[in-house]
Amino acid sequence: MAALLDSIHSPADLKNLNPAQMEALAQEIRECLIQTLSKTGGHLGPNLGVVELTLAIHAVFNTPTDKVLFDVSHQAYVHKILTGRCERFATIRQPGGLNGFMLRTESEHDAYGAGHAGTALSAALGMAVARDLAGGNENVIAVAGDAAFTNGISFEALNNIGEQTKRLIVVLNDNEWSIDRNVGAVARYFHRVVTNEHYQHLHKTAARVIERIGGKTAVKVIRRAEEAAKGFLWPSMMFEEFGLEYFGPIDGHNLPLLIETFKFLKAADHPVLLHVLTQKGRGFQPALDGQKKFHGLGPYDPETGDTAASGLPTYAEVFATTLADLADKDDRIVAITAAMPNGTGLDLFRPRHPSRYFDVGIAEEHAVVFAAGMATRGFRPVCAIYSTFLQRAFDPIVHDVCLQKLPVLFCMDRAGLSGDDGPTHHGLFDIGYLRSIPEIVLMSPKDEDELADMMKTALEIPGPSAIRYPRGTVVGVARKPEPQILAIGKAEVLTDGHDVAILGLGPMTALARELGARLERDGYSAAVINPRFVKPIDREMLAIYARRVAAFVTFEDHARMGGFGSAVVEALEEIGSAVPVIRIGWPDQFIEHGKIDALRARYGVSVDEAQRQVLPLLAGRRRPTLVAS
Ligand SMILES: Cc1ncc(C[n+]2csc(CCOP(=O)(O)OP(=O)(O)O)c2C)c(N)n1
Repeated sequence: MAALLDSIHSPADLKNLNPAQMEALAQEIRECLIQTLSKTGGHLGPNLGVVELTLAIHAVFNTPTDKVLFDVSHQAYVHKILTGRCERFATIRQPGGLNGFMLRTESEHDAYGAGHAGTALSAALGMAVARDLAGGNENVIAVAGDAAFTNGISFEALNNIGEQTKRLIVVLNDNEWSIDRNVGAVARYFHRVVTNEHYQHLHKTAARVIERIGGKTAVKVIRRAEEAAKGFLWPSMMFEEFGLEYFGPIDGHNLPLLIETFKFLKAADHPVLLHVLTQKGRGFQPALDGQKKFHGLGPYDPETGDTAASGLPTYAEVFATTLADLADKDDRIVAITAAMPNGTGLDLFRPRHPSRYFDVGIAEEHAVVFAAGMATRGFRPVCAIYSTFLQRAFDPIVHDVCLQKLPVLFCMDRAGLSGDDGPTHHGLFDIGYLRSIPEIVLMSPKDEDELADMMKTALEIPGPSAIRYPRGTVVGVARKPEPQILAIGKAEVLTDGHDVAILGLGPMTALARELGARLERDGYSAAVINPRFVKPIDREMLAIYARRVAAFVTFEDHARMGGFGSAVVEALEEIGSAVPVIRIGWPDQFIEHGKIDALRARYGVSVDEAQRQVLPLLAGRRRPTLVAS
């Protein structure tokens, strides 16, 4: 069935195909995406949208000599298929298989690794300038979605391109969607351009002309479209002001038109931007009907697009509904997302408090400074940003929020290992980067009921605070009707004991309980503690146990270095204790993608590993176990 696809082992094989074969190949690739991802999960919608675009790029350019970059690179599956990874494509996002994003170590065709938005233009410019300095001749092509242009780094790059190089091709892949609808003035501007009737008309003409006559004439038509737009849409096109010659918009599903246009742009002696219009989810009706769902998802039915329902809500859902409940009673509460209303759950908050919901685009730094501004005027901003994406906003957290002691709450979803998405998305560093900042209160709930308590508590604190919680479904505990305010810096002792104190941060309390139970069975007295607060850490509790126990054990879903266990070691050192601490967490290296349980076992983030390390420290403490009669 996939006759053509089977014959594509490298982009060179594309160059022999005639136009009809290219079209047929596009359909085979779509079918391959729909079928494969139905089993593995992944970014279906974005990839269905760039089938023709990626084919055209590889038909015209020669990777790995030419450099092709994809912003975020969640839409690089077709690129992977065309660059020698078709046979392994069924392993995408699977343990030991292809990564879901571009990875320089995976293929020489992956010019630049990514996973976070807004980097393609800067990195491409870096490559273009490096080429110019080295006297090279390769082409550099950056493909970025319309939402990438809501990101500051893209604009910082645009501000530089015209002055730094004469040869760079930027492709704006405009499908009008981020994960949700794209937002802001840039999105409105693109929308106005593409819905303009003159463009629409010229566009259709271009498509017809290309079929009949070929490249040059079509490009002339594109230029006429551009001139028309200049005349009445915008005094001078935004990108041209930045020093990039603007082409388009053209139909991103018209393969011959794309190919001819790239051939033409390849010869440009100045930076160019090609605006292509694509349809996210093209060729799969459920994805066209459910843009948000099919941006990225787990396995689904390849006929209907249906996904298995999960019984329990996610932490994101509990966060968002709790926030909406708290906002019912406190009109100072506002919610801010950086283009993730779905992932953070805030699309549940939005309908309940539309005027207090803000999607600022893929702009984490702006989100935090914007929150700081609102906080100065008496509001209680809640920034819902994944742990990994909040990394972008480190300086605003320090300089704008904490230094000014402003009461902004950071709710960090996906704190901990993200699993299938891999190293770009693991949330393993937030304790490290937040713990050293003065003024901030940092906590992590053991379950969804405590998440609500922590949110209520945080919103009472007069300064900055942050809560980290994991991806996925909640524990499933009973919820109190009303959240309670917790004592700041006080841990919760779940079981008292005197041989060993086991501290499990957040959902890792489950591992602490398990270790405690095993050690009790072995005849030791184990205290199991839910620390609740990373900062301020409960020194009183640590001092009490430091006088009794032979060892502490800490569990955290975070890098060991600079994490919660490190905070315990530092606090014990400060109170003059020499009791050893076994720190269970992620080692000092980037962790690959995979199944969470398997990765935990591989890297020793496990009860087994803790038990192995702690037993020698408990020698002589074992009480005789009762023998059943
Ligand atoms: C810094 C950062 N924030 C948030 C995200 C989450 N994210 C992944 S893809 C995406 C939307 C990308 O939209 P666009 O660039 O238009 O590409 P499309 O998926 O529409 O093709 C977002 C917000 C991210 N990857 N990086």
